[in-house]
Amino acid sequence: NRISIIGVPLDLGADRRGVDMGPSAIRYAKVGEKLQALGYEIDDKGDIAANRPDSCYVDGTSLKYLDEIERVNTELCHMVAEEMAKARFPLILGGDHSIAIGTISGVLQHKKKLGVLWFDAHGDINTAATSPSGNIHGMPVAVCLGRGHERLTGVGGRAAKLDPEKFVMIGIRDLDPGEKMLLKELGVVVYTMHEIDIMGMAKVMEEAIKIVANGTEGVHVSFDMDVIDPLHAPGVGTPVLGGLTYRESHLAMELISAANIVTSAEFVEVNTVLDNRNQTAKMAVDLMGSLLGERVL
Ligand code: DIR
Ligand code: MN
Ligand code: MN
Ligand code: MN
Repeated sequence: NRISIIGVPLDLGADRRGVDMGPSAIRYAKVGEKLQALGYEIDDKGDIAANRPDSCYVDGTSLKYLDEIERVNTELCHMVAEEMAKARFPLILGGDHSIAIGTISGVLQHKKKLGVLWFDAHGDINTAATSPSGNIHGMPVAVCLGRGHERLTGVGGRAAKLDPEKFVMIGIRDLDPGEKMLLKELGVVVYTMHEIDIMGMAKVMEEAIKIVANGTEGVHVSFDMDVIDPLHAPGVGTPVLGGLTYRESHLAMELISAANIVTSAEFVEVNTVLDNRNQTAKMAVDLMGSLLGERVL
């Protein structure tokens, strides 16, 4: 019941400006007040300083802004590990999804056997060899599973990596060819929108929770707001039609909450430039509420 909030206003991993204002937008949508009302003691650690694209050197390799992304994620890794050492729940506000590299490597310092529930329209499992864009926010899953550039897999130490059998993706609907191959090779369980349509969200979550909870010491929720349909979450960098409804996304959070397994979480890719009256940030805060115990009755 003690939460540490860490903002990471990084947008260098994405193609567009705007997600750097995500942490501000989420705080403006009253995340602190919401969680306090649920009975949590909140310590907001503020933001990790991240440089802007116009003040960063691009070296023209296939990994854009590698230097600064490595630096920010290394700092995030240390902060997350420090909060967990104090037995506090880290709640990370993004920022683009490349920050999962720092968050997860920090959590792994304390929980060697970690399950991950990855909510996203995308697989985020590209490497420099397969990425069509060179954007590092399309790569954090590969990195956390030990694949990709050594300066990224080295964040938090090479030993601290996830078990692909304890990694579950939910809501996926846009994969690059190289991503499909690596997902199959590693044996990651993927519930695409197709499975959610056929099975229903309740059944999907029942299975997903079983996989990540069995034989692990904790579960991390990594939530890319673009998993939600752009109808409800327009303020994301890379919207993809056909996403989760408002109700499906809340049901997923409520079922995770009821299973009492989550030990850290991050909400990423809120893009204020593309948003409409801060509705995507508000939705993120509502989802955090459901994940952390809010109920209708
Ligand atoms: C694409 C887009 N797969 C890439 N990825 C995004 O650039 O690697 N992830 N937008 O959130
Ligand atoms: Mn993502
Ligand atoms: Mn995405
Ligand atoms: Mn993205």
